[in-house]
Amino acid sequence: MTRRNFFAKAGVAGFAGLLAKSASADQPDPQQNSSDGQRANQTDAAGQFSPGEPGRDYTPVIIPNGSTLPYKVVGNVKVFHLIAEEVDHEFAPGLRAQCWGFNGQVHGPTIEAVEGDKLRIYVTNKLPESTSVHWHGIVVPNGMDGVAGLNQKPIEPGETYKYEFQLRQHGTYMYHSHTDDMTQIALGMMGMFIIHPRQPAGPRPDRDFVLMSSEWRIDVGTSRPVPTEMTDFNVLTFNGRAFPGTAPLVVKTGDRVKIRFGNLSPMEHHPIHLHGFYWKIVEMDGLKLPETAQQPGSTVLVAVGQTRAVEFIADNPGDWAMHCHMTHHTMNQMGHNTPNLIGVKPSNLDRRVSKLIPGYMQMGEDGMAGMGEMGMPVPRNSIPMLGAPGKHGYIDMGGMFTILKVRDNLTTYDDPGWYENPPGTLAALATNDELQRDLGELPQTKPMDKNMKDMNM
Ligand SMILES: [Cu+2]
Repeated sequence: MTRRNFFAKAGVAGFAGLLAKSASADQPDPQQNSSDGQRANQTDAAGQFSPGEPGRDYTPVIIPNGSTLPYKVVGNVKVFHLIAEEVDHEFAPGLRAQCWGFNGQVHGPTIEAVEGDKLRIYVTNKLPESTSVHWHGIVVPNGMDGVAGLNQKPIEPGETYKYEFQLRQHGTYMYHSHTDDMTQIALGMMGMFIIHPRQPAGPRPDRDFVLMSSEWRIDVGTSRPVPTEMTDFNVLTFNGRAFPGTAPLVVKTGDRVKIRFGNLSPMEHHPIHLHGFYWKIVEMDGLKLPETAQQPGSTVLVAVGQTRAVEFIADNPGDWAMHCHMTHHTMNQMGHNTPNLIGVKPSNLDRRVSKLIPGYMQMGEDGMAGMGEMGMPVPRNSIPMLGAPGKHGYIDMGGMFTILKVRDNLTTYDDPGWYENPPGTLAALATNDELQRDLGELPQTKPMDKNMKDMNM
């Protein structure tokens, strides 16, 4: 059966036409390229694909801080079970909140399958209100699309619904609640949905990562995200974790790396930037781009509701930052809405407030960089403004920030620790000799402190 026939048989007219068209440009026809007998055997007499198997049909994705939803095969159908429920979730060491997720996780586990697979997904509702699940970007029969009221009845608390569809496409997709969306998405009810191609066009990635972005408003001292928030989010996450709670992405030098981004933040888009590399955007909203349209770059804007996948060869060893480039999206909970004291000397203020609050110390007059490492006591169940200790001092980043670790000669993909910079490749204090030689003089520095206005109170 040809790919075109497969789509025709599947009965999706317009969209499948688009898929078949783009697929035929850069992807081999499964029939014509089934040179190895194993692949040829994947369709039965009726022309149906057998359930795709990890290892044989795909290299499983890696979900830092997350997991893949297990399935079992019944007949030739892959059966999954999602359980919508309240989850006591840790965003980073020091901050937990009562969220809503699936199967004990925030976000829900990643669903992973293969183009052509037939799926049956049970959804059990253990929440106090009704819910439903939408398969975001995936072409399904109308009654399986999950918008409560429009496509189906809501799944009431205690009920289990059954969704059934065959995957007619491949790429990076998502799933999320589509009942009381504002509340349920703000509380975390979403996950990624990865569909591997039945017949990959090129080499499989060696390391295939999945990162889902979201944002939350959790007031300091509370433990329930605020679902009515529209603009002022203070916890920003990859896979439900804020740095330093994010696990690094570990790869070997020379690995072919794919990173799939999805964004189901309630309100904001995230320009995700990787240091040290240029990538190519190979997929938009799950659709594979022909090579001539694969935009190169090092920042990819992932708008709310979008997925993007990028690929590159990890040919530059080191510890490389990867983060949203909106500066407030790399801050932690207590970094927002602080008074502006830059250039102000609050000398008398501290003394006066100390009478009321023992140990009080105003912060921020020299900028914010020192604030994470000061070890100031923070309120119970909160994460301070900034990051974590690094190899060369304190990393004053938080939120939607993680680290790509590229190493020669790895034997496992466990965290290899910090990168050892080869001699002569580390920025360091300039010597006076060097400054004289290259600048002809020593730079005069006027301490900024002299310019500060005293704050007389
Ligand atoms: Cu962002």
